[in-house]
Amino acid sequence: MPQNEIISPELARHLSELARELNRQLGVLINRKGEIESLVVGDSSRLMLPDIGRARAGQFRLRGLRLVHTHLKGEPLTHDDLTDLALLRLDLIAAIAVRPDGLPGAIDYAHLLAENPKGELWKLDRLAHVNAADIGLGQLIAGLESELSRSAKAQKIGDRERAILVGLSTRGRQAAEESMAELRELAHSAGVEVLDCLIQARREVDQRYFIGRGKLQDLVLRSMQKMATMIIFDADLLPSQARHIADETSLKILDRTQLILDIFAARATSADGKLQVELAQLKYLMPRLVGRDTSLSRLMGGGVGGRGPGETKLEIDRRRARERINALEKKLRSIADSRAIRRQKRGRRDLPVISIVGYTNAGKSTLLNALTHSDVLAESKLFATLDPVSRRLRFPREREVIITDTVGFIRDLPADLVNAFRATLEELQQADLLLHVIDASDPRFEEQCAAVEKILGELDLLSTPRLRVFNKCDLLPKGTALPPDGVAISAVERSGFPTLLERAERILWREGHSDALVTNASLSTDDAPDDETDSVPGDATCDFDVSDTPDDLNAPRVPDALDG
Ligand SMILES: Nc1nc2c(ncn2[C@@H]2O[C@H](COP(=O)(O)OP(=O)(O)OP(=O)(O)O)[C@@H](O)[C@H]2O)c(=O)[nH]1
Ligand SMILES: [Mg+2]
Repeated sequence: MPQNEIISPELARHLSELARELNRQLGVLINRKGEIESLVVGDSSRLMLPDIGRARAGQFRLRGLRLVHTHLKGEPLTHDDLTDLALLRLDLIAAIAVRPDGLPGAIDYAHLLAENPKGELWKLDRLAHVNAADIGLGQLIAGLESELSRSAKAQKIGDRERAILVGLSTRGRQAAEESMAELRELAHSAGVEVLDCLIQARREVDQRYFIGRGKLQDLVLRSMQKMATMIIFDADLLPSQARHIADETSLKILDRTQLILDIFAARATSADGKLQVELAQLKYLMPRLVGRDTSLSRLMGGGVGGRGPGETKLEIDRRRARERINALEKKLRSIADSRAIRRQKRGRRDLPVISIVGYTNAGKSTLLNALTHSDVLAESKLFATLDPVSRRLRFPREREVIITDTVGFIRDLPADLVNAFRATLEELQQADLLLHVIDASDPRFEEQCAAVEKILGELDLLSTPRLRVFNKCDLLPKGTALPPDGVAISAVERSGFPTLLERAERILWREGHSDALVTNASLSTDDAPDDETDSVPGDATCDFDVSDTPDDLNAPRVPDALDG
């Protein structure tokens, strides 16, 4: 017989009388056949439900159980009640008001809702009396489940991760929004579908749950309704926060560093690159593998070599991780050594080296391609390039240089990642000139410049001559003012190149490079890169000369801070 009542009048009366007598809340978990699966005894104001397991992420079915319990003071459903409804994906939750005489009064009940325009999570209702508890329950639940599954299908739940992004506005709203915009790009680059971005106003970070427990619960409820599979935090969570949050939710939790590491992991193609990313990932993961159980296992696992009987899976994973870290570090050290030897063997190079550095997505690869007619992957994703690429670049008068493209930088680049990529980045020490490519069309470019310089400082590269290259000027309105210490170009339109090359040449051959040929800089533009640009109309988009007529080389230039 289909279950149409929330609870039978007899059972409601028994529960109610008993609850009044004991002065405790009582609850029953009832399955769809109307059988009681558990009886729960609480104190006067709340119940502690048995562990029936949390709902799985992205799941649309309901639990097949409803919770009917007593409220001694006739209070309506509480926030905790509703949280249980959602997190446990109960069919329904109901509270029977127990009257002073022990008889059951009104019943408040709620059930979940499928995603709706108003974003409501549940529907609350009330029955005046237990004798009227026939609400067509069976049909209601069947209808709800089919609605939930329809909405899941409409959302084309596929293999892609679906995330809600969460940030805090501790450093002000605007900073939070800008940071969130970047996190969204990172998520996009990682192939994650972004369902929603939430910025929570909060003055301080919650030590345990980052956004606070109540907010976290709300967030979990919202993510269940939107069928999210993960939450990405716009911050680096402390290992303890990551653990507390994971305990509280059944969703995947990622922070900004992990997201960046994920992108690197997916992008790494060379053997070195893969090793470096794996090392960085393991190092970041290690402190997060310390589960609660491990302290116990450390106490119990005192056998020889630590292989005690109490060793938990976590402990084993940690040990494996540590072994792997050691092995990786050893391998990477030997790679670094052999690179150093190779460098030494090469000794004094014949050719000067120009290295392109800059924030991710600034257009470094596009510039290398345009200058050298090659086709290094360039795309509108963050960290498109991971492995360094070198090409020869011919300057006029048979001068040649090596030009290299490197991995992009980002604000707060994870320290483990910088360290892991140290071997790659050490190649930058070889550079005679760093071309710092800047996406001048990005409103955040000043901040990005500062982030790049910070990392260059950490890599001890601030003494290497550096030229700032303001790229993507084609996207700027004509006459936009840019800081007066660089060259304005458009790598896509190949404009501004003669000025760029001339400035680079002046730095390389006039600043006492070992093979310097200090000559009059009467440049010709007869070489390959410039041939291309000659056909580009000299359409200055900035205050700088981005036009490409050879005459412009003699035009007054913006003072070069690096020349002095
Ligand atoms: N409008 C415009 N777009 C550009 C210019 N230069 C590069 N882009 C675009 O910017 C995006 C990123 O270019 P990439 O060359 O991949 O940038 P990158 O600095 O190598 O990026 P990572 O390797 O990810 O660090 C691509 O979509 C390019 O087409 C430019 O001068 N103007
Ligand atoms: Mg690139």
